Amino acid sequence: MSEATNSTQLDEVRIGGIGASRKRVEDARFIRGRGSYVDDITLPGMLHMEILRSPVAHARIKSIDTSKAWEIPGVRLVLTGEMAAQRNLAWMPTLSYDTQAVLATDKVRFQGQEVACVVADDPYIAKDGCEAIVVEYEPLPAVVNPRQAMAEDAPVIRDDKEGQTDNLCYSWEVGDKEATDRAFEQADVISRLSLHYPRSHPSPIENCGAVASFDQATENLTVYMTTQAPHIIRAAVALVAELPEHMIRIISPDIGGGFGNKVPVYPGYVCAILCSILLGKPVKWIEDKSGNLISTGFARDMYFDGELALRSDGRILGVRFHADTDQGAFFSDAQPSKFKIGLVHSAFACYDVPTGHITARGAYTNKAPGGVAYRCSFRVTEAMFFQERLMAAAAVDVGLDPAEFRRRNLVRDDQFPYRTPFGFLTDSGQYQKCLDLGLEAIGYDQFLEDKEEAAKRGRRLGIGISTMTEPLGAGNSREYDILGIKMFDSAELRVHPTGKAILRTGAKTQGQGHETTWAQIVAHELGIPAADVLVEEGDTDTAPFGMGTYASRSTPVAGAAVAMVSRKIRAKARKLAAHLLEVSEEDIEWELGRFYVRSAPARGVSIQECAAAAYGNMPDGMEPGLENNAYYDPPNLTWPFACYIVTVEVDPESGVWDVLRVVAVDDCGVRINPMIVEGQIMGGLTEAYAMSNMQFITFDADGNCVGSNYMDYLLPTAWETPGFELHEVTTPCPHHPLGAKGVGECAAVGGPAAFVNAVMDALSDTGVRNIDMPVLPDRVWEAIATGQDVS
Ligand code: MCN
Ligand code: CUN
Repeated sequence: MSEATNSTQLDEVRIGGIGASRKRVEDARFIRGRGSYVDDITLPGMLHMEILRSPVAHARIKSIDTSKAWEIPGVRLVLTGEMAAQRNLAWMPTLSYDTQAVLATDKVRFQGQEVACVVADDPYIAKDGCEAIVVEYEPLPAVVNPRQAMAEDAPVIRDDKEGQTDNLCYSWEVGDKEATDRAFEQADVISRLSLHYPRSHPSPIENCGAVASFDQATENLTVYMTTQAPHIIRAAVALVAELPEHMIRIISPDIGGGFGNKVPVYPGYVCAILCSILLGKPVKWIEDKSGNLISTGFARDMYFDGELALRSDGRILGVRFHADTDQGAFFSDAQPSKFKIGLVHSAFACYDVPTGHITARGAYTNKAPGGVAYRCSFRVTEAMFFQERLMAAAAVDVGLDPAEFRRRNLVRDDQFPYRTPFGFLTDSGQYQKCLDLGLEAIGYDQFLEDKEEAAKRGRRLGIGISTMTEPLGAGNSREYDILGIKMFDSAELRVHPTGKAILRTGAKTQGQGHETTWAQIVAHELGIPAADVLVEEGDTDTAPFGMGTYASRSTPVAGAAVAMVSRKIRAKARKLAAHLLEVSEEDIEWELGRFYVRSAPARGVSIQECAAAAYGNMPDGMEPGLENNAYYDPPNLTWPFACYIVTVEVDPESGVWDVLRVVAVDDCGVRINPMIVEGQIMGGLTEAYAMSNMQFITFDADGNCVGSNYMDYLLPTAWETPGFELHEVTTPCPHHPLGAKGVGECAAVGGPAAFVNAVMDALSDTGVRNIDMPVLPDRVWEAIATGQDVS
């Protein structure tokens, strides 16, 4: 028995507990090129699959001739929609209760749509096979804009759906229309803004892919795949294929970035599985970059028109807006809320707005399915962008400094929990404090003086603020589910006899560092050094059932489950300690890593000694072992807050703008690993910066996707990415066992508006209210030259 006293209590940071900026354990393999990604998987007898994609956006398929492809030596299978239809798999259900073509049969509905696939001995032969397929298309007019799609005479894209006579995918509204109308009648000032949040793409370094292996003898199916949610995939396969779950194993190995791109179910996965079943051999499909950029996981693409009702002192009386969203050809959003438009009504949640009304429509277009993915909890990014752009415009209209305007409207600390006009309950925050910290850090007053001075010499400086709270952590099971499965998450902890442990969760890291941070939670709860805890995720045969990683839900939900399972282990360890110390449980106290006798603190046992006793010296009647699991159903979403402030200088001659400084104040509650949190914020700001000024995927009138390569769709590099100055406020989450809130998406969500607001501020004397993203130099130049908005 250890003879330590409580004065020698373990130093939490030293053992890698909460608050330790522990180095990421996964990096040891990643930076040495030793990660194991789907493309690293090689199975005996494995074949390779390639997909033939439609070159046109909208056309009837007159014929598909595969005979030439079959003749190529090494080609093993040519799969068409007709053949998939024989297995009832030409179409698949989507997670948004729509249908999506796996392989086109009747029509193609977007450029890049999957038309056929070829399986061969190697990927090159498979590609040759695709090129040998002859498809006869009868072109149809294409629609690439949701508003045009909803016009009377637009060609109907989803004529496969019974009763679908137009391109309306859904319409939706929320809020109190009458009260909002009254607020607008009483307003001293009404401030309006219209804008488009352009289509964007998550562009992870690793594309999507799968290795499907169907064993014809046992009829078991194993699929290695790039998925952020392996258990959901298993449930979907079980339902579609009518197989019991124990015959399906989904393994998500290392993932080279997800960013939402790896949440949806893509036709490529389904085809790889079907081909493996048909051939009885493992089939590998690895998407190429253009395939990834042209067909998967689009985000945003949303038009807003909205207005704020304001009192002359700057108080907001009401808000209303309408949004038109482009869903692409199939409504395949992978999102767990019961709202077709996701959580767009989290807009204005950080402001004390008495009333509001939102209407929205989603439209089918001849574009790849898209919607919610890309570092965003289901259209929250668009919502916060519109909110903060409208706030900036309204500050000008009401004649207030934008910081002061926000300060007058931010929800106060004593108002929590705060019910928003659209029904959310925000949990906690210190919004004013974050704003003040940000203003101080950037030297707000000084900058305003500098700006005025510079203007005298013809220079254009600008400052942009973005403040927001967003709902992270889907969900709570009352309101969020996928395929009827509720949005809880899970953790399983096995403490071995030596006191080392293995922890598994239902989440799936794609670069966020779960292998590092979950071990820190165990260290915090049990005093077992983080280095002694191995973390594993992503294998449905071993991990407890969970709903995966997106919506920054891992810390809010799976992370909470890690804390809860650790506490269950501690409760059992306490009984073991009482037995070892020969006192009753009530006489025992806990300090990090050790139980001791209250009246004699020097008498104690370590958690490791308790672990040994669980296997070798348990009291009579106690079940051996020290293992448990926890399923955590969060009572609410978590509501982190952020204040981002950007300063820029715009060159009036060229429209080029340079970022001078970026200040970020994030409050995500208790930080488990501060270094990882900072990495998440920097990554998000980098993406925000890129979206604001360099990324867009556009479509010409025929529906050709312009920008499906990295020459056109630019990824930010260290060269152009500005430096970030990070600051922190900590308001513990009142309903999370560790006080933590999600953070993974905050900067990507709140960041873009800060950059755009800064440019618009630099143009404030021109009367221009909006330049749509990406805010390219030619658009800025045009705005300065014409004094008109640029969309
Ligand atoms: N963390 C912490 N303290 C907190 C909150 C989080 O230490 N209070 C840590 C977590 O333990 C975790 C990381 O920060 O290691 C992110 O946690 P969380 O906010 O819970 O988000 P998730 O783990 O659920 O990650 C999802 C989120 C999303 S939705 C996208 S999209 C995104 C993002 O994470 N994709 C990423 N960040 C990414 N980062 C990388 N490198 N790669 C991606 O694909
Ligand atoms: Cu929406 S992108 Mo992240 O939630 O996987």
